[in-house]
Amino acid sequence: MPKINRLLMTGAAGTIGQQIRAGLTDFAAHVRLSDIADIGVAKPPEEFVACDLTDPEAVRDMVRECDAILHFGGISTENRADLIHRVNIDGTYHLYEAARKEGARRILFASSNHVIGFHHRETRLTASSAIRPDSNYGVSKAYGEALARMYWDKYGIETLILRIGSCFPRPKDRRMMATWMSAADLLRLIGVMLECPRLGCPIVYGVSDNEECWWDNGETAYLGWKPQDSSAQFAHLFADDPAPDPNDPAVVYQGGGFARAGHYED
Ligand code: NAI
Ligand code: 15L
Repeated sequence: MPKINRLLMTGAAGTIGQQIRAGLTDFAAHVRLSDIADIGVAKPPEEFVACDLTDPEAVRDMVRECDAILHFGGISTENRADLIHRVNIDGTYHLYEAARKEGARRILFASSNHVIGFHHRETRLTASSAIRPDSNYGVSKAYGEALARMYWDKYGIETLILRIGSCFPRPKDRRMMATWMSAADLLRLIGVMLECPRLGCPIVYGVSDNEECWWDNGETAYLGWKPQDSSAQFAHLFADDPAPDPNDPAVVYQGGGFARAGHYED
């Protein structure tokens, strides 16, 4: 695959960043890693730029000379609305503005299944399904999706909007048997996103080829991404769990515990 010159990944110290970091050097001559947290030693072709997403000037410096961006940085679970606003809403705005001003043309926006978390599990969703956020966090991701669409329509900046299910080394509970995405499938998708001649602004559900699945990526089949892993290899982890209560909102809704939780209190 032809390499791009400089690829930026925000959130490099996080769960996903740590899982995919080593694979990014296949895609770019220079890999710029960024976070507010420590990422360990960055060895060439890696370089590290510390950046708080809430600081617009620092974000612009971080984005300078980058051709493409993987935006994984931010608050990744439910939290206080004001914190979520500062980091996920304002921070994502700073990132898109920096991309516009500095000429970065292609972005992966790490959205989340919590944008559609209040859909019932027996509903099979597509990219065209209505958003039904299940949390302050899910609302912030819906904002990011809308922002990405506006930067595509108005400025031609392409974004792969990735509604990630559960990207961890292995599923942590029974629900994640349906929502799990392997790091290897994510890296394959990043390869597709960087390589395809015309990306546009598709919404893709970030999920492996699991036996139980609530999401249909048929509308973005033109991308040619086919997940190759499956959560089936982890079924034994939950074989002895008690049967789930079918009336538990965490079982009724796709967003699981996020949908069941009440208003976030400190
Ligand atoms: P994480 O919480 O492990 O990592 C997020 C990273 O963002 C952390 O290293 C943190 O230091 C950094 N960060 C937080 N506030 C920041 C700020 N103000 N400025 C700069 N960096 C800041 O999250 P994870 O699991 O790695 O997820 C990455 C992205 O993917 C997040 O945006 C999350 O919402 C999204 N996502 C993740 C899923 C998963 O299953 N891991 C599922 C759905 C979405
Ligand atoms: C997310 O959006 C979170 O970032 C991650 O920590 C998990 O909770 C995941 O969704 C999930 O729904 O399993």
